[in-house]
Amino acid sequence: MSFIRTSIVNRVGEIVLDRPAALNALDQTMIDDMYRVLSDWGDDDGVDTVLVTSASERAFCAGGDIRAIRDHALAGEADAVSHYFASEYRLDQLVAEYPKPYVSVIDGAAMGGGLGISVHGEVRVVTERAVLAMPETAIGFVPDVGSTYFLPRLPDGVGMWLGLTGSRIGGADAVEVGMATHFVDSAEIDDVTEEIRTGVPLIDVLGGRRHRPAAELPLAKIKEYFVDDNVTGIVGGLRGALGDPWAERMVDMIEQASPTSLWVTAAMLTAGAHSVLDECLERELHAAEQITATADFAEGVRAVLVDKDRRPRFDPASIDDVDPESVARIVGAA
Ligand code: QUE
Repeated sequence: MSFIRTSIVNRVGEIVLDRPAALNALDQTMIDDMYRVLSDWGDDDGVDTVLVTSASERAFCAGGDIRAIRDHALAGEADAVSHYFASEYRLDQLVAEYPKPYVSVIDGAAMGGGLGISVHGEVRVVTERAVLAMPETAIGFVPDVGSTYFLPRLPDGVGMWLGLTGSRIGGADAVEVGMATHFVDSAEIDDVTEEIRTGVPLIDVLGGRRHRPAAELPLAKIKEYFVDDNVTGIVGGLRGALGDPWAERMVDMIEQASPTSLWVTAAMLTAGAHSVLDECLERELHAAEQITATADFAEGVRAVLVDKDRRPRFDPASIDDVDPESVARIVGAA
């Protein structure tokens, strides 16, 4: 039983993510299988282009195998946790450095680890059904998979906004901020994918596609409130915007998150702005190892993914009570 399917047809290597019951969440076998096939195809003269698609109607990839990681962490199996993240981030780096065009087709949810295997690639095609997010602060984790490299490079405040609040953005907005490269209406996505699959040059399939729905992101508000490297300052600004329903919604989202995760996220994105991808991934690995051993991670995953009551009891419960030393320990030498 394998959760990815692979083929080479017309010099196009295709990886189909095929674990629909878990919205294609990446387990250890999927990461290992993807790494192996991508390494092989990188050196294979019979492969010109790599195409990554999904067998799920709803998702490109919902993230990592967070439930399994929680189980390992609770069982004290730190080595399994480290191995999982190290292999996932090595896969993300391979995608970033891939020697051939690497095309992801995102026609559904792409969150967390799903962005790690797409955003670092050269071509990211989205539809109006795409939903992109880095929702980790809600589960007591932090944005990873190289997002501490790409989030700080998005337009003013957008990366901090996405990372802290876990806000979801659609396909047109993803192209607007640069997380995606091409928009295709979902009614046409099967035809477009099939053209790529049959070896039509990417420039001919995608080059003329300049039209997309208008972006909806409140970029001015994001810039106003999220251009800051400090959680207290950001939340203080949002709370001061009395009567602004958007600011109130953002405070509500931030209040659902682990306060420690929020602080670590802000520190990691600030550090990532001045780091190369390698350094970001190394910092993320350290942070992932540290934070998955905390009670907040077990509790956040419990509340959101295991019991699904969405009522996590994080400790500390307020951003004002987060100990800067515990943040520094998780972030490591930034
Ligand atoms: C934060 C996350 C994840 C998440 C929700 C968050 C994540 C992840 C999943 C997920 C969703 C559906 C599934 C599944 C996993 O949800 O990483 O197996 O069926 O994988 O708020 O980081």
